[in-house]
Amino acid sequence: MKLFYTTNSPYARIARVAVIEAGIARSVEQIPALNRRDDNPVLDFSPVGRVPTLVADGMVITETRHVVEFIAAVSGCESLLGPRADNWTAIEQEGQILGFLDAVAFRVREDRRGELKSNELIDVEAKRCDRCLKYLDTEASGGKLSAFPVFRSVALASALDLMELHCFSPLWKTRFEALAAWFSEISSRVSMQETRPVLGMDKDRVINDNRI
Ligand SMILES: N[C@@H](CCC(=O)N[C@@H](CS)C(=O)NCC(=O)O)C(=O)O
Repeated sequence: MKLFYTTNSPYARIARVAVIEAGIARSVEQIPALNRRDDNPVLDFSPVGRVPTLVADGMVITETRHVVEFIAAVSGCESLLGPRADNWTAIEQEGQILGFLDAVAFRVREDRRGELKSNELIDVEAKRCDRCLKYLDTEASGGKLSAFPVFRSVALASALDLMELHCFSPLWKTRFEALAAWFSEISSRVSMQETRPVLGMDKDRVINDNRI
């Protein structure tokens, strides 16, 4: 299996964590993508050209949720998946978490546009993030955030880590203590440590700016 990723993509990170947690790291070749470039190796397999992209058994699986479903199926690690089709409470929470993840990712990309960036759009995403953090803190206080490494908990941890890396909400840990406590426990897992986003030079000596 080949898994295309970029070091700082929170979506690809979910797939990379799933590979580690499912115990199949040795059967998956992880290949750095060159996002948004004409020589991106992902384009040899998928016209969409995004990460994560998993190539396996003659198939090209895209969209993070599907990639994790495939990893769960081949590894037999069904616990990665989280909600079943009829668990609407969990599905409801997963939707909110993925919306939060999209907001953080959008803000990183908009910030990167330098002078072209729209402060109005940044403000929209900052407010969206803040509302989501409040909701997620309430979920954490009620013990409703799922244990790791269920898909939606990995997605949430990846979003929070990227938000931290970019200092989007410097005081969030003091404002949202229950969520911060949940995140702190999860952050110590090996799968999270090994897939941390970085600015500068990453462990594969690939230069990173804040691209995702
Ligand atoms: N909905 C997709 C989002 C994936 C995504 O946005 N990936 C970004 C990196 S964070 C990407 O590869 N962007 C490159 C591009 O848009 O060309 C998923 O869940 O997999």
